[in-house]
Amino acid sequence: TLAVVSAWRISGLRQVVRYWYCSWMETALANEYRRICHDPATHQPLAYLRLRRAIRNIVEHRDIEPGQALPSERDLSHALKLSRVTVRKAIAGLVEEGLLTQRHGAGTFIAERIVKPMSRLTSFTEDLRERGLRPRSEFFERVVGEVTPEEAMAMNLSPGTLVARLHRVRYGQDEPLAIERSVVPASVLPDPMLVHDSLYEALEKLGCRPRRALQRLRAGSLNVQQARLLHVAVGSAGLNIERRSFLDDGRVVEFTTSWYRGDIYDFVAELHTD
Ligand code: 16G
Repeated sequence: TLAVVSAWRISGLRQVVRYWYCSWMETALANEYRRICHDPATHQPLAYLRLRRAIRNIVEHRDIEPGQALPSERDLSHALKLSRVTVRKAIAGLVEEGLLTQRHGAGTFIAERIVKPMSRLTSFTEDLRERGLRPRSEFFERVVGEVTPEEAMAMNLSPGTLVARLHRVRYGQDEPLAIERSVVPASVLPDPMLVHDSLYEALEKLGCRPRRALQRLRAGSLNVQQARLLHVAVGSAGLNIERRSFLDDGRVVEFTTSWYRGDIYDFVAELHTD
């Protein structure tokens, strides 16, 4: 009986906290929305665009933390005295931008983003572990074959050279975050089955962990197949990254093409004057 009573108390307490939090957030949003309506500098005649700006502002000012839930459409339209169509339109735009995410049946949340520094030569596994997330790979391909003309050019290999090929979806917890195709000379990685979750861990064991890399980053939209694998809408923003990594002696050790989800990743570089 005691256990049931304490469980009931805890869940009751959670509900009170959630209720308090939602009404606090509604107030913060309503205040910001009103401020924007009366601010001549941010003159915006359309209500859904004003609401979009209000939500963006309170997220950027960290009044709401990533991962937290937004009040329901009904509560927002009530608190802001706006139609549900307007609220829905404001939210839909921010979901498309990647600032908010919607989980079926659970509601709308402030998107949690992964900040990846650009200046360190780290692996996906290390990046995620550093953030306390559990990395995982799902393989579609782990084979040895002859180098293609494009790969031969990119890796400075002669035609006919054997390479190990990995094609996988990279997960953080249970969320797909990126798709990667990696090519490694078979002289470095003779058996691709040696890669369980992490390519760099396997290369480290073989004494061939990359020491230097060149990376090219481009924006693009995800096609039907990529969007399906990454559980996002077709045409969503993606970051297309090519990495060529080298050993100390200058040999290319990896040529990887990745598609990272644009709604989750922030690539950050530190810049110095000379
Ligand atoms: C990162 C690298 C990728 C590398 C992989 C190794 C970028 C843009 N790409 O995803 O080139 O192959 O890490 O990760 O950072 P792993 O050791 O976990 O397999």
